[in-house]
Amino acid sequence: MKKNNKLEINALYRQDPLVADRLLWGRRSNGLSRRGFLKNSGLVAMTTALGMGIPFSRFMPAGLIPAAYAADNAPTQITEKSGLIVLNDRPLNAETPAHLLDDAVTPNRYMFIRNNGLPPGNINSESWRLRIEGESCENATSFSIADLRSRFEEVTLELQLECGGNGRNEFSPAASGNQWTTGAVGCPSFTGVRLRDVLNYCGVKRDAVYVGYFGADSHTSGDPTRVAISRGVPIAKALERESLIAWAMNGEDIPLQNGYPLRMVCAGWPGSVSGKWLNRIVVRDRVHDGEKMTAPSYSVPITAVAPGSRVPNADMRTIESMPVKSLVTFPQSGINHELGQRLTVRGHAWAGDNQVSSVFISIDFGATWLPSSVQAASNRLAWQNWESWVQFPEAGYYEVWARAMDDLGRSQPMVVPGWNPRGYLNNACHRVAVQVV
Ligand SMILES: Nc1nc2c(c(=O)[nH]1)N[C@H]1C(S)=C(S)[C@@H](COP(=O)(O)O)O[C@H]1N2
Ligand SMILES: [Mo]
Repeated sequence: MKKNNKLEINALYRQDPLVADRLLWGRRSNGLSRRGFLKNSGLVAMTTALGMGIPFSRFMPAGLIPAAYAADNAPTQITEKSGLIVLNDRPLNAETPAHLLDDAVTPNRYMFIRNNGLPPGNINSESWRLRIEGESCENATSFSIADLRSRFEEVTLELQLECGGNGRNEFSPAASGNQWTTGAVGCPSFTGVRLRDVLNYCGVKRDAVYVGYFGADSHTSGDPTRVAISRGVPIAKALERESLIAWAMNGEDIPLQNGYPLRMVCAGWPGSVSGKWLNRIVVRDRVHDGEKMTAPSYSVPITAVAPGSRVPNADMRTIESMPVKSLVTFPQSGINHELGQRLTVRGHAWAGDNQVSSVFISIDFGATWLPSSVQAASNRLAWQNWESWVQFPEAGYYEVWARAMDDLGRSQPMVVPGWNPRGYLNNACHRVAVQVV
């Protein structure tokens, strides 16, 4: 397939999708709305550019960037994480292409990296200390990792982490921040102790409201008095069975960039609540007031706003449980597939604190949906694997779309949902391009 420059095409569509269609595919303006369909000369141009016909073109919404074009740029590589795409190198931020997230449990080398500051150097895990304190902690205590291991029950859980800004690159107008596409998500297995066992050992006062973390990373400015990030969760989330203080990821040391030697894991919420390089936890009698706790960080407007609006901080709320979402991890976008053969389609789906009840797939731009088989999660707050197969009626360009629904009946939107100033919570359907030959 021919590929255009992704950034150019995204920027063009961001400004005005219908104008972009016209510029790229020559579709004449005929007064159709955003939900109109690409027609006539535009369709011919798109077909020519893709190098093949589009059998279900009658269902293809105008202003839809074909997944074949939205696909990968040449990745910048990082040695320990081969295949990840680096979005920023100071602080380091890198995402994982969807097809590398095919494993049920995300291997260490494929876990995305989202750093707000600079990771600590010269870490000695034997002398590492974690201090639990705060106005709502009865007995402030300092633990070594060996103390944690010997005093509390060891737990291993598969836990799904997704950055609140995953999918930000699709918002229009563009939101500032890392332009994540789909890969700021993963579900490794973590080993550690329950946060609640440690908190209860230290004594949680009745007035406890929130738990905040501090890590050993430093601010990019180099100013030692500034904190890169210090967030946390309400006490109820901290006391859940699945909230961990972890020292291992997939049975190995946690990779340096993912928080070695110790991190918090509170899955199903924005990844930013799961503190890395963890050295202090504060039990607060109020909402934690650490760096990036307050709006506009990790916050969205309380009520829907027009795209591009300025939203006062007072009209925003902190993101808690993440919305339902799914990823197609097989096939890789852009593959060729032989006509007449079944194509296996599979991936993962997750729904914040909730469960995924179903995943549907479409090969006709969302006109019809086929069910897939969805497995139960290995444990609460792990992503769920789903699988199905499709067969194509004729040769040409197709997109496979996946759409998950949670146990409350909420499903993913087919188009980018509610615009918000920082570009969080884009849970639109994932699309992969397939050329049937
Ligand atoms: N100390 C510290 N913890 C942190 C961060 C950070 O920059 N410093 N980034 C947070 C954010 S925004 C996310 S999405 C997750 C990312 O975890 P990962 O890098 O292991 O994928 O870590 C969170 N914990
Ligand atoms: Mo994040």
